[in-house]
Amino acid sequence: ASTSLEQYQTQLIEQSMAVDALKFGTFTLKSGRLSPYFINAGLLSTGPILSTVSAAYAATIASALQDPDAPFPEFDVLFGPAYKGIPFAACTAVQLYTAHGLSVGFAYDRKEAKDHGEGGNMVGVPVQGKKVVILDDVMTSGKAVRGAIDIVSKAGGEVVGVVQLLDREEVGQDGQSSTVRELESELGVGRVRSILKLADLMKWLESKGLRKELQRMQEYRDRYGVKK
Ligand code: OMP
Repeated sequence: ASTSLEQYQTQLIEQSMAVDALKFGTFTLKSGRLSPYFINAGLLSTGPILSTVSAAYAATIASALQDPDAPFPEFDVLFGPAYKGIPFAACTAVQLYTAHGLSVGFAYDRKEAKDHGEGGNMVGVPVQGKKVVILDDVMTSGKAVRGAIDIVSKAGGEVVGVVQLLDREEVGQDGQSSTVRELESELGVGRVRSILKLADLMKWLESKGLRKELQRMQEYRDRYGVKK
């Protein structure tokens, strides 16, 4: 836990704060948990920040593919759940190609099914029979990502991995086991990756001497954090 942050992680934290996408304060989460911080991925919407975010997603995927301990699988399609996942998945598909020479398709869902034209609730390359990676923003209890897995599975795709912007490192809805570990027990070890974790935000607060915020994060982690 003593390793320092990568430069792109620090950049992402600071750029996110500059556009108010990352805030410290008091927030009620979807799961009902009262959190000392919140990330609103919808505000990561300027050219420079989309560039930082998608480069970070692509770098995380590229290094996961090379991970000798728990290799991340090769895949065909990046799925960005509507709405917030859509620009991230599109930009990351571009980055994977231009910066890493990897060619993958991109797909997303419609929140409301169409009853005319091409029909269905999927847009982009077909996921039927394909290996799919879900690009997620934040995972707390895992409810949102499970919804995305369901959508891809119903469309005939095989979900082989999940990449998230922020792993809050929390326990699942049962209040016991880790959300990520629960998911990895289904998808396989090393199949859930993240650009940032709660611990990284805490390292950053520490490096800036923001002790009050850090203490509130520690208290939150003691209550809802994964027991290591
Ligand atoms: P779970 O469904 O409990 O895993 O919560 C994840 C979802 O909560 C995300 O997809 C967001 O919609 C929302 N969320 C955030 O956007 N940022 C946060 O920092 C925390 C949450 C949250 O409510 O837990």
